[in-house]
Amino acid sequence: MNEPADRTPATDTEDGPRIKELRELAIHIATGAAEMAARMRHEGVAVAATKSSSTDVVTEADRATEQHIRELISRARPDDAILGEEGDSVSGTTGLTWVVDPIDGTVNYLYGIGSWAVSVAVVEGEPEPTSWRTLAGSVVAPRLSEVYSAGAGEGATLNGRPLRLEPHSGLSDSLVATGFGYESARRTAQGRVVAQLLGSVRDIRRMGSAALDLCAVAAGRVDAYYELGTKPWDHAAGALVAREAGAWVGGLKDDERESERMLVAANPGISKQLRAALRDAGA
Ligand code: LIP
Repeated sequence: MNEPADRTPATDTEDGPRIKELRELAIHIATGAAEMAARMRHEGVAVAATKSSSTDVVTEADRATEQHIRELISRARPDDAILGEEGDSVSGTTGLTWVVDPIDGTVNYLYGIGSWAVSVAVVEGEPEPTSWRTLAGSVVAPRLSEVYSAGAGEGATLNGRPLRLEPHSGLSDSLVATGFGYESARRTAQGRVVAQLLGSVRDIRRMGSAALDLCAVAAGRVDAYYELGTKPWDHAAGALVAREAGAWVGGLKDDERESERMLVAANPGISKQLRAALRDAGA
């Protein structure tokens, strides 16, 4: 099974403590931010603006929660860089970048659907998914009472319980999650791909948050997830959780890293079959 390059070898002695510390900080920050976003949802949700299309909304809570996350990061690690969905990038001097999505699944948040999460990851190198090394990450879904986390070479957990994928090999009995973009032309194209794929899998799930879809792969709740058009902050933490649970994570080709072009996370037993089916479907 050939993995794209990010699958870091087991942590060597001096990397381990650093990764553990960063993982604990990611969990702490994501948990605090999730409580804040849940409280704000309870008090009522307000759309602040729209972004790439009229359906791509940002709420007051997205902005306030990201501001809170940035303050926590700057206090704990003032020299690190920050890449967040809702604010300007902050440069740093340590070579580490925190990649932040304050509310992944904003439309679910808006509609009062519980599948939304705060996603916080820290990466090393260029803050670009096709070249960065993800060191640690956490995805916290307060309405689901779920705290996912992972450290490079340290494994993945859900509420402290280790996650490890069971073997699975048949695409035809695989449950596959996917997502659709905010632009109608893109959704139409994604609709054609999923229509063709449907006959080759058990069923499709559209849960509305890339971060939680990736964690669902890690937890074995779906056998795979794929999506075209996800942003770095949508998948930074969830991809590490899936990878550390034993999933294959990357693009459509064997040696391709996950990117906006395509993100695939799958049980290793079906990753080749799924990517071939996606290519046949014109993905
Ligand atoms: C969402 C992603 C989801 C995708 C949505 C949206 P957001 O991110 O998590 O996978 O299908 O279109 O991009 O906008 O809620 O942070």
